[in-house]
Amino acid sequence: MPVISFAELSERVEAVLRKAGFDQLHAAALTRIVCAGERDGAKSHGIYRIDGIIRTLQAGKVVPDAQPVVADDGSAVIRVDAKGGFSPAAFEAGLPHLAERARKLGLAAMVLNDCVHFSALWPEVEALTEQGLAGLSMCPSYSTVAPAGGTRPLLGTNPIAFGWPRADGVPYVFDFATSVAARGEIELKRRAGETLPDGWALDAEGQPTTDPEAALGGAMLPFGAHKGSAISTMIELLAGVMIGDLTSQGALEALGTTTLAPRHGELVLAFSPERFAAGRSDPFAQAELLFAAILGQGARLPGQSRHRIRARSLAEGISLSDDELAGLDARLLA
Ligand code: NDP
Ligand code: PYC
Repeated sequence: MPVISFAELSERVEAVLRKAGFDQLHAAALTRIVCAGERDGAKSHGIYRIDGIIRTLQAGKVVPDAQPVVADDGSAVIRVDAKGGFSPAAFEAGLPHLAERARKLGLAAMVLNDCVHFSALWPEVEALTEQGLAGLSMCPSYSTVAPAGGTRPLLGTNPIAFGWPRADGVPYVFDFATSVAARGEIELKRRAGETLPDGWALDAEGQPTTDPEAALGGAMLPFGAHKGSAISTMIELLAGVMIGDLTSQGALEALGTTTLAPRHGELVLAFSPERFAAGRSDPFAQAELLFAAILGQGARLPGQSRHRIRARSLAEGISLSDDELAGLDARLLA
C-alpha cells in the first residue's frame, strides 16, 4: 500500500478542493477535517468524503466561498450564520468567541445555522479540550434512520460528541452516530462487498437486512433501541427545532436526495469545569480518578485508539490504497 505523509496528503487534498472551486477559507478548513479523519483512522469521514463534497458543489447545493458571519452580543449564545457553506469554516469562525465566553460565564453555546454538513464532530470537541474546556457537539443529518419501533427513515444518523480535557494524556473524547453505525460505514461496507451485522438496518419493506445496498435504500436503526432513538430525537429538538433550523426530515425534503451533503444547523456547548466546581473540588483530579478506575478494569477510554493511530500516522505516514491515491490524482489532472 502506498504511504503518504500527513503534510503531503493535506497539500494534495487542498489542491483538489481549490481546483474543484472552493475558496481558500473552505478548501483549508475542509482539508483539515478530512485529513484529520484519515490521519486518525476515522475512514468513514476521511478522504472518501471528497467525492461527496465535490458532488454537492457541482449540484449547486453548497456555497464554495460563503463567508460565515458571527453574531456575538456578549451573551452565552454565539450565533454563526454559515451562509450555506460547509460547516468546518463556520465552526472555526465561532470557536474563539465560544471559548472566551465559556471561560467567562462557565457555560456557552454556539449555534451554527444554515451550514452544509458531512463531517465528524470530534475535531470540534477536541478543539475545546485543547483550551481546557469540556465540550458537547451535536447535529441532525437527513432522514435515514427509523425511530425504535418504526420502519421508515425519519431521524438522521445524528452524531453526538463529548470532550473532557486532560492535562497529561489524550483528552477523553467520544463521537458517534446515534444510529447503530454511521451511514459512511455502511457505504464503505457496500464498496468492499461486505454484509452488515444483524440489527443495523431494515430494507425498503421494513424487514431486517444485512445487505448494505438494501440498507441504504431502506432504513438504518438507532443504537440501543429506544435509548438511541430518544437521544437522536433530543438532537433533532436541540440542534434543529430549538435553534430555528431544519430537522433531518426537513433537510431531506429540502435536498431531495441522500447522495449529497445536507444543509441544516448544529449546536456546540462549551463548559468550564473549574467554574462549575466553584472550588468545591478539583474537577480534573476527580476525573482522573474515574478514568483510572475505568482503565483499572482493563477497559479503554474513547479517543485513545484514535490518538494511537494519529501518533503512528504522523511518525510513519498514512497508508492509502492505490485506488484512493489514483482518485486524488485523477481529480488533480481532471
Ligand atoms: P463508532 O461506533 O465507531 O464509535 C466511535 C467512538 O466510540 C469513538 O469515540 C471511539 O473512540 C469510541 N469507541 C469505540 N470502541 C470503543 C471501546 N471499545 N472502548 C471505548 N471507546 C470506544 O462511531 P460511528 O461509526 O457511529 O461514527 C463515526 C463518525 O461519524 C463520528 O465521527 C461522527 O461524528 C460521524 N458522523 C457524522 C454525521 C454528520 O451528520 N455529520 C452523521 C453520523 C456520524 P476511538 O476513536 O478511540 O476508537
Ligand atoms: O456517516 O451517517 C453518516 C453521515 C451522514 C452525514 C454525514 N455523515
